[in-house]
Parts: sequence; C-alpha cells; structure tokens
Amino acid sequence: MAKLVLMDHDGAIDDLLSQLLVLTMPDVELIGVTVTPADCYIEPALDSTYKLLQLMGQEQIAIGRGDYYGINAFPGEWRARPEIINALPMLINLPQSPDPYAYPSAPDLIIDKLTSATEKVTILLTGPCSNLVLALEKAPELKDKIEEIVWMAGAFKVHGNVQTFQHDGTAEWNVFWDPISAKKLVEFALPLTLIPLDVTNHVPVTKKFLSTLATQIDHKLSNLTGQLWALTIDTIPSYHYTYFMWDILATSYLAMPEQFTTETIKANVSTRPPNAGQTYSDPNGYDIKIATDVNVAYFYAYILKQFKQ
Ligand code: AGV
Ligand code: CA
Repeated sequence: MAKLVLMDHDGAIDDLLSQLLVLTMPDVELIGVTVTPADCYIEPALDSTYKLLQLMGQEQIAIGRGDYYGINAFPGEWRARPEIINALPMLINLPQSPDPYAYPSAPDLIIDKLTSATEKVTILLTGPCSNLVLALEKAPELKDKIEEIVWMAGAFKVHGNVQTFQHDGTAEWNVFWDPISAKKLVEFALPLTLIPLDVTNHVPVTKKFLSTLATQIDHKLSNLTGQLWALTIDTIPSYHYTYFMWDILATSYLAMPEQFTTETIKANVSTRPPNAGQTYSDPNGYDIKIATDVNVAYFYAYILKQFKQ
C-alpha cells in the first residue's frame, strides 16, 4: 500500500526537482501540493507546479496557494530565478495553470486533504513550514492524521546559510523565513524529522553528477532534470554559494530512510536577532529526529535511477 504524502514546497529549482522525484516513487501517493511564496514568486511557481504535474500525467493532483508571507524575505534574485523553468522547451507549450488566485489557499487544502485521508499522511516540507502550522492551528485535531513530517530545515553543528543584516549566520533559510512558525511546529511535538545542512552539505550538485545524468538524456526525465540542475550552476553570487541537493535529499528520505544516519535530540528554535531561525540543541527543548549523515554514493545512484524514465 502506497504511503500518502502531502508536499509543501517553495518553488525553487530543487523544490521543483523534488516534486518530480516524488512523482517517480512507486510507493508514494502524492495527494496534494501546496506552494509557499518564499524562495519564489507565487504565480510562476504555481505555473511550474502545474506543468510538472502535467508532464507526469498527474494534473488531477490538487494544488494550494500559499498567501502567507514570512518575516524575513528571500533575496529577490533568488525568488525570480525559477521562472525560467516555465520557458524550457519541454514545458513552455504545456497548458498554463488556471488563474492562480482560483486555487484554494494552502492551509485549506492541507486541512481538506488530511480530513479526507483514510490513513495517516506523511508531510514533506521543502520550504518554510508556515502553511502547515496555519492549517494545524485552524484544525488542531488533524495532528492525529500525521504519520511524520519530513522537513529540509535547520543547521545544528554546521554554519547556517543566512547571510544578512542583524544576523550571525547560524540559521538555515527555511527556518529563518518564518522562525515563529518553526518554533510553533517544534512545540507541537509531532513526529518531526529534519534534513538539516549538517547532512545536505555532503551532497553538492557536482559536475560529475550532471555529466553522468547527461549520459542518459534519451530518457525524458533525465533530459529535463539535467537542464534544471544546469540552471543552478551559476547560483548567485557564484563566488560565494554552492547549490546543494537540499530538498532532493529530504525528498529521497521518503524512499530510503535506512540510508540516513539519524539521532533524536532535544532542540529548539530561536525567534530573535542575532540568531533568529537558529535550530539548536536544548535540554529543555522538544524531541526532534535529525539526519546527520547519508550514504552519499547510494543517494546519487538512486537519483540517477529514478530519473532514468
Ligand atoms: O536553505 C536551503 C533551501 C532549500 O529548501 N533554499 C534552497 C532550497 O530550495 C534556500 C537557499 C539557500 N541558499 C540558496 C537558496 C541559494 N544560493 N539560492 C537559492 N535558494
Ligand atoms: Ca526549498
């Protein structure tokens, strides 16, 4: 029996790659996709979401629109970047998504899908967690319907990736965008697995990986994902940033949890400068499972296999 999964992503290139990856998993049934307007602008991101569902013959899957904007906005250059995806040859002529404002709001779609699910649902978050928190505040009884939350978020024993004013660099962006919601999520004390920078730092997008992927471009998904990953090589500013398999790694956890090293710690989230959004171990905090390592070779091989379609 397939695992029911609800995905909330925030429209960046690896979020969209992650949506594709979920759709290749035979043991996963994606029951809805909601989009957070964080590392994207919402209209093009909803369009990409819909086009990728069509490409996979899954356009019946419901989409929800995030209307909540976090406290610390992503840089405009990052948010604008993924719109290019809708212009790629494999996507440009697919029908555009309907009026983006006609979609249900993301928290309402989450509530609707959890309510109607006949078994517990796994929630995959590859952006901030605000939509899920809004849904669970509105309908707290639905916490019982959650099997596990898998979230690409946080940085524990490594540096964060936020570099901005009033910040000491300890936070990861998905938490920093809305630290208040992140703290609430942790306080819900649900089964929460984080895929933090501690483990995603092990899996950069390498030229070697792209070169291997390119040897299988006769397969439609290898061709498209090769183009998507190529767009990450000039991450802005390129002298400063490396693009990692952040969300892809978190997504692969659904299919290969046994390949990860995890530990359960007591942790908390800071909501104030200079370390807003920092995730840190705290003896008075809440139980969280965090991934600290992964079988790197197995992971890259798995991605290559899934996209050989
Ligand atoms: O912090 C990682 C998260 C992931 O969900 N995102 C990108 C992934 O989708 C934010 C981010 C960090 N560095 C970035 C990011 C960069 N250089 N460009 C775009 N987004
Ligand atoms: Ca993301």
